[in-house]
Amino acid sequence: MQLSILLITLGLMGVAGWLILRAVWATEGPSAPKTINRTRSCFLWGMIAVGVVISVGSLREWPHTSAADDALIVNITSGQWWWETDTTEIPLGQQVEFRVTTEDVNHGLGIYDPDMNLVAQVQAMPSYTNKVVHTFDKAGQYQILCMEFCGIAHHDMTYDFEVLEQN
Ligand SMILES: [Cu+2]
Repeated sequence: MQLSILLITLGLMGVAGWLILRAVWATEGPSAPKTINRTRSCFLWGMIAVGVVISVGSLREWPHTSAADDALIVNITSGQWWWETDTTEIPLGQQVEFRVTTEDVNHGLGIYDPDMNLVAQVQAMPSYTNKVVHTFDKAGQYQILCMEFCGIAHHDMTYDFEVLEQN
């Protein structure tokens, strides 16, 4: 997916760059001063180079979506207006990869620690599984709250799970 987006972006940047070059070439005529054209050309190529670097750099896989091989997989399904997980007890210090989807409309999965600080979030989208990786460093009862208004009972879309100290 990331690679597809990168290739599409680079392709569209190429098209945009080609159109800009055509516009620049169209303005070049015998009356145009050479120094202005050279300055404009350098500016254009500089902008293209900066755009390519920023696009390639920002489209790499984000670190919070890469889990270790021994990560605990927790599948989360959602719908109006519920969450369901296949695990309700998570060991403290264990890296967890949450795989999140929904059966109806978009929801926002927000994981809150016992002090109600947001520790992880990801979008729940129909027909798509999004991932978020988190390692819990505090034991206690955590809450999942929906972070995207999804209908009349959105405020009621909560779910509890425990992070337990390992013996
Ligand atoms: Cu909601």
